[in-house]
Amino acid sequence: MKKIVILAAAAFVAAVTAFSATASAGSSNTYIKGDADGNGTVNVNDVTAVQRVLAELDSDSDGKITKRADIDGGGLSISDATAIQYYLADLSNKNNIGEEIVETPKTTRDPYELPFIPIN
Ligand SMILES: [Ca+2]
Repeated sequence: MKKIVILAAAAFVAAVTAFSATASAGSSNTYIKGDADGNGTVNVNDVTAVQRVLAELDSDSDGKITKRADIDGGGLSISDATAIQYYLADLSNKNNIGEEIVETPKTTRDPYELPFIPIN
């Protein structure tokens, strides 16, 4: 009987752990504009991260650095690194660097799919 209780407790802990991992993964659709490395703050390391990707010293295969640091929306370029540097020097922030961005999930609805209309 004691083994069953221990096994049930272990299963419960595993289920809670799996659920919390899923919940935290679901909240990953927010980021800070300019936070290239994704550590939660915008600093000179983010400029370096952009420069290293542009110099092909680091890979951005998952696109996260580009997503977080493409300040002007024209693709990752040295102007984005410069914009972050201007922000860090308190010279200019016309692109809202440092602002939290919440991504809305894209719907994958078939364009030919009819909308659901409830029948009363
Ligand atoms: Ca950062």
